[in-house]
Amino acid sequence: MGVELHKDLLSSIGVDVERHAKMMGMGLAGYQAGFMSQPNRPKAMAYFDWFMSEIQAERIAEINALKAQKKPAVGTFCIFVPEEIVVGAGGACFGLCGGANPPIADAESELPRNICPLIKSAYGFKLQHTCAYTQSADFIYGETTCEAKKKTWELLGKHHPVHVMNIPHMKRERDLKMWQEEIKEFKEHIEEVAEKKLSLAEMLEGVKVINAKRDAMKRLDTLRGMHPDVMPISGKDALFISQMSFLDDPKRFTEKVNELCDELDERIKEKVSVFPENTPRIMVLGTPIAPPNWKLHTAVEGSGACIINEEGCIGHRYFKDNVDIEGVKDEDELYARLMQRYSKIDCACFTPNQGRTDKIVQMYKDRKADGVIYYTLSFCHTYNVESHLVTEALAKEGIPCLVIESDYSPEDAGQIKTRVEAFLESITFKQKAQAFQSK
Ligand code: BJ8
Repeated sequence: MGVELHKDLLSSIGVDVERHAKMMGMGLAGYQAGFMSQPNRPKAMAYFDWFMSEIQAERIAEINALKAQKKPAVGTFCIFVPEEIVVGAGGACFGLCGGANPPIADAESELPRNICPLIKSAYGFKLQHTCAYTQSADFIYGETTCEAKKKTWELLGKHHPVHVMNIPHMKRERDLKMWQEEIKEFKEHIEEVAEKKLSLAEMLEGVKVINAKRDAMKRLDTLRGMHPDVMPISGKDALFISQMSFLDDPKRFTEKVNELCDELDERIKEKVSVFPENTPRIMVLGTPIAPPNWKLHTAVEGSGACIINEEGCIGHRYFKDNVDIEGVKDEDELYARLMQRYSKIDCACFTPNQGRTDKIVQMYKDRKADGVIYYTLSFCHTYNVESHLVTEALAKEGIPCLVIESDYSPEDAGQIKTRVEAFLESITFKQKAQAFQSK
């Protein structure tokens, strides 16, 4: 296994090698049992299986090789990071581990119990020294999106360098002006790490690389979710690819996603589906689903439905918009375009956020989905409160919706499965009744 081969490197960046190897062993075993055993998977998934085996090994070696050339390595927890700037500087921008349950007990020695598991998991990984990405980061990029995160940065800063970007909670002109300044400041911070000035041409190149990545992900989203009679890839596999989009080298990732999409194109033509005809097609909304949090997808697809889309940040919200660089002549214009793109993110931290609800209804109609699951991590107040507005709008449209609040502990897996099964039964009953009426 890759981790074994890169033991010296992992140790040199401060990873607790023994504990890390145990956690990776568990993660890989979970992946093999839950993903690699699925029948009729696309052949191109072989690359992503390989990446999983090297996720905390070969990829870490690549990032550290860049660092050795003074290229920046930036760890993030949010899709507000202008990763184009890091990539333009030749560096790596990656999401930090935050989807596992084991580190949470350690985190609770410094953080309150009643905050969201994503934050506690990531914090625990830092305390345990078991995430090789965190250990590789020159700095962690924090933002002021939710209360829990913005206060956590102050504590996390005692353990690792943290740079905090002020993200406004409204989108008025004066808020956007401030946001643009924050993007500029972020670029200056990257220059400090790289110890060199970053040119406009380099930043534009970074934008092109990330735009191409988002285009490939949009292509995958269309192929998996827009063909009601064929589901060429499971929701679990598609989720895993979204999760890896925050870790892999962007150019290689784009190439591999496009290769997979070519295969899915063929599958659609030949009507090769991984689920039987009339399988209920479910959209998932809500908080980010960070690896290895595969609990919901396992429950849904293990109950005879298919997940055709994730609306959240590890999913559609991440890749739905590109940066328009047409005619950009100077740096200030580029910062304005970046701000325009990033301010389209419809995170529940904004008020008002009606655009998100409207978008969800439209996405449901475009995909001819059969139902929606609104998934919130425990103690995420923004997404939890907003679920009332979203479900109200869904009810008006007659869209079936199930709301699930959960954390990373395995205890509620059985209860979630039972609720999902009852939800799917009600959808199937409705479909049969509609088919009967139309006869
Ligand atoms: S853009 S969703 S990635 S902030 S940490 S808000 S789950 S209580 S992650 Fe997020 Fe950026 Fe928004 Fe997306 Fe809730 Fe937890 Fe806060 Fe969270």
